[in-house]
Amino acid sequence: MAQPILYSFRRCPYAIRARMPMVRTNFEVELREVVLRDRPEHMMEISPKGTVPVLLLPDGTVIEESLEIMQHVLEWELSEEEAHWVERNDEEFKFHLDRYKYPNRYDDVDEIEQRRLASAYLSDLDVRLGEGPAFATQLNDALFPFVRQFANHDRGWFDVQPWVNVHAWLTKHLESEEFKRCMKKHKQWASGDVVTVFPTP
Ligand SMILES: N[C@@H](CCC(=O)N[C@@H](CS)C(=O)NCC(=O)O)C(=O)O
Repeated sequence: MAQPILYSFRRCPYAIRARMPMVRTNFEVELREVVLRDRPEHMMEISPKGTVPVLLLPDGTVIEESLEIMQHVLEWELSEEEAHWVERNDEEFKFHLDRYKYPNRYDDVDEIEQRRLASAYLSDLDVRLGEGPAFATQLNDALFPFVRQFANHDRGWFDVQPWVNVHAWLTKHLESEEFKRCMKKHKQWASGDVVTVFPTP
């Protein structure tokens, strides 16, 4: 195997989180774009839990958690504060975000209540971003794809919320060249395809 292989899904916030440091450090992988309802056999063999992203290293190591992929690419040890924000994002915020976005997938869920609960995290994030010191790039990359997903669900509502720091922070990341490279479109991967190298220049 010449390069690590990354099974990825363009819009998935976990996969975006994994790809951003690859763009920033030019960590080259063979990108395999996955459609979740039609997951590749090879991906399921190496990672039966079936979530993306999955990184397969040339020595056969499989990394199947997005944060661990970031840590591998960046040799990143999270500080206590970083671990706190990632945990709030991955557990508290994402929990309510999923129920806000897909209320029909759950029993007895009120999407507006879920939006209110998710907003508690965003209010705290807004205060923290305003107070500084600025988060390190890798922490921003671990968090902003999830705020993007939340914002996109009802952009009109999000845009009128009083989170000035969150708005500026999200806009800065979404408008960055790195994010544009990260979000380049690729067709669904199939066995036998010509290798797609990511990131592309
Ligand atoms: N904890 C995992 C979560 C990854 C995850 O849930 N990815 C979603 C796509 S955004 C997925 O693969 N969902 C398919 C499923 O849960 O069956 C990580 O951090 O990589």
